Amino acid sequence: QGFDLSDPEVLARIEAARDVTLPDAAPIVAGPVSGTLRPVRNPATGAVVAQVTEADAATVALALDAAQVWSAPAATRAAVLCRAADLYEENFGPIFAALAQEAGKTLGDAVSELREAVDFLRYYAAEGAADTRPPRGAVVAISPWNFPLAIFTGQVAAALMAGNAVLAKPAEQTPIIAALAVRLLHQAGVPETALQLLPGDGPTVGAALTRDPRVAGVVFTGSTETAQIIARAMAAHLAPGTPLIAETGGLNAMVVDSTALPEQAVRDVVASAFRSAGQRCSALRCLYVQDDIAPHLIGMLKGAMEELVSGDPARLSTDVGPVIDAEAKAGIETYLAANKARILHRSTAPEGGHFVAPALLQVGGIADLEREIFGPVLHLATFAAEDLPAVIAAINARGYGLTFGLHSRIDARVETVAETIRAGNIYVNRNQIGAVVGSQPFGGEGLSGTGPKAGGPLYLNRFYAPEPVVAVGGWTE
Ligand code: TXE
Repeated sequence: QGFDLSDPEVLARIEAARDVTLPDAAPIVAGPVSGTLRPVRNPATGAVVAQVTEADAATVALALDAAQVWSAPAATRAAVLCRAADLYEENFGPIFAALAQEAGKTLGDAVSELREAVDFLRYYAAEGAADTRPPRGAVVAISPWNFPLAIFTGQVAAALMAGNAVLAKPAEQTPIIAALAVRLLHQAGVPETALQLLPGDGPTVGAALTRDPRVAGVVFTGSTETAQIIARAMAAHLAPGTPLIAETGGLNAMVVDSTALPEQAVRDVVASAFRSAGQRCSALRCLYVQDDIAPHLIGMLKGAMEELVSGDPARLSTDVGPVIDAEAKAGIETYLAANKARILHRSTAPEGGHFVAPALLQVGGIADLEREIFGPVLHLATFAAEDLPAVIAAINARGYGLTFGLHSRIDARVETVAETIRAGNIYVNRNQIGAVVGSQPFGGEGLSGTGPKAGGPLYLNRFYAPEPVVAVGGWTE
């Protein structure tokens, strides 16, 4: 059980599993399956790694008919989810292989992702083990490709822990990891009618699920635009008040003032902007540097960018893997071409495959950013000390509110900024990477999401049915 990366045997198993042929994926529903085949591609190379059968309308209808809430006692559900966590850990070989081949994850990223998935299972199990509230019913879980195991598992585990019937729609790009996760959850003891998997397109399979009146809740992570489309579909077709729990994108900023430690700030900037090739919703998009240290800091930042190794995620020396697919690469390169005059620095990346060389662009501020560029692209602006309140106001005015970073050694400034910035997660003198289940729950506000924060104590609440108020009369004879 478990995996210890200092154990040579574990490393050998990971190495051996890297090149295994991935299994094909198909809908996992309580009945016969039909649909159309589509190739699944390796993000690094574009090579086909497996096939997925995408659910057709009949399979979606069957899954909705078959869905049944999980009626086992909460303590039993918790034990099953903990057993699933053990199975995830035992199966690290196939999981890392799928994360590398289907999602382009470096080993470091894959390890953190598996840990987070396991933490979600154990955390929600512990939170809900003694809860006797009834579930909402059928809950649709729609997940993205950038954390195809952790986000998928977090959504599904919360909904299942509360006893709901889950209909999971993974991202188009990553159905194989989702299928692997569902098989392990079933093996652990989750009933087939309580967890069904429907791979397919967002606008067809995803949309069909979000407009079926039997659906009692939707949990979604992805782009802000898609969350708005889903909200509209739900408003038109589902009971009023059906909850949508959405975690969406961000235009995340970091402020580095002239009291910051430059070495530390640069290290944290590079990690925040370029780790996972910038494909994290928490990633740093716009860095504000105080003008008097800007030349020094920019010089160091360029140097650090030169040190980044882009390329094959299978190699341990790789810092920046590929972006998810050809479309993503084309979108980012088109943006960079249109903003050529603003480019301050560009690192290198291998030719061929879906690699994007990390880029640093000069902008006037966050207001200049058209939208979230989901890749290794960092924007930089400078500010004068007296303009800090205006910088914070500009960040708030953008309407997103996911992560915010601050490097400063002035305590009073840290306090004031933390009080005025609107962001779900604030990182002081460290990198602004993600979440720690249980201790650093994660989620944004405004255009970045609805809350409650995932991996936090309030999250499960949304998955239970509202409690009725019972008034009892007496007999009069
Ligand atoms: O996301 P989508 P995509 C952002 C990021 C990225 C952009 C597009 O900026 O460049 O979104 O990525 C399903 N009804 N993030 O296209 O479309 C879809 O199938 C129901 C931020 O991958 O939002 C997938 O399962 N479902 C982010 C899921 O929604 C629909 C992570 C997310 O896809 C649907 C990923 C519909 N009409 C992208 N349309 C983050 N916050 O981390 C699509 N889907």
